[in-house]
Amino acid sequence: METTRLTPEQAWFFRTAGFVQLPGTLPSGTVEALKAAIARDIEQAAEPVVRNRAGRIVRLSNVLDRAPIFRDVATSPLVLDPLEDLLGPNIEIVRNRHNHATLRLPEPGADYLHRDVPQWSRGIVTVLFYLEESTCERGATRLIPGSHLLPWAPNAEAAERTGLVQQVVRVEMPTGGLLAIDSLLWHGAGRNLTNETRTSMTIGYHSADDLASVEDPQRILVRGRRVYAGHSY
Ligand SMILES: O=C(O)CCC(=O)C(=O)O
Repeated sequence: METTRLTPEQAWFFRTAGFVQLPGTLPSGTVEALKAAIARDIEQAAEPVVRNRAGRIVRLSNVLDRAPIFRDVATSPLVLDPLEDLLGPNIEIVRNRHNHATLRLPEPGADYLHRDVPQWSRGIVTVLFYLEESTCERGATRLIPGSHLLPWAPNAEAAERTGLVQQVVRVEMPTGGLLAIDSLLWHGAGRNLTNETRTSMTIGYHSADDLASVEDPQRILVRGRRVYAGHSY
């Protein structure tokens, strides 16, 4: 069977560059099932949703509490196996960051660089599940390799002033492709120059927090167990 684990070199690349394409690809049947679930919830305007200025639904929020397919895909071995090589054996999903599906229509101003977690408070690994081909023309994800190591979060002025904006690379991804990024990496969607959607689902993961003394309802244990390693006075 084809392995979906990361090689030590791929894990090193993630640490160094701040992103890595996961080895596996979602099967086409899974992609179609996810797209059908997204289309159904958009058709029914099932809240919570985000609309653009024209009132069109462009994002479904809280996908983890929608049809079971969303959680099944987010917790499939295709994702959790390689994440074990980055996060260790005990993995949680966060409900309160990402947890959405986005159409990525051509929207003005949607292509700003940002961090998913601005400071080093609690990094996560963001996984982007591409449900349609993500080409440069359709707004492939832009990122600045290594920028997860900078001590501060980006803003447009600073990205220009430091010249780092010239170091942006675009990551084209196939339908069903999976991209993991360090949440401190400066990144953003590219500008979609077509009239087509570039649908993706985004989920945040981290290691079970071994200093958390209370359970957080925003976190769902999806692999391994929670081990408390703090002092107990
Ligand atoms: O869709 C993309 O290419 C990037 C998504 C992103 O930046 C985000 O969800 O925070």
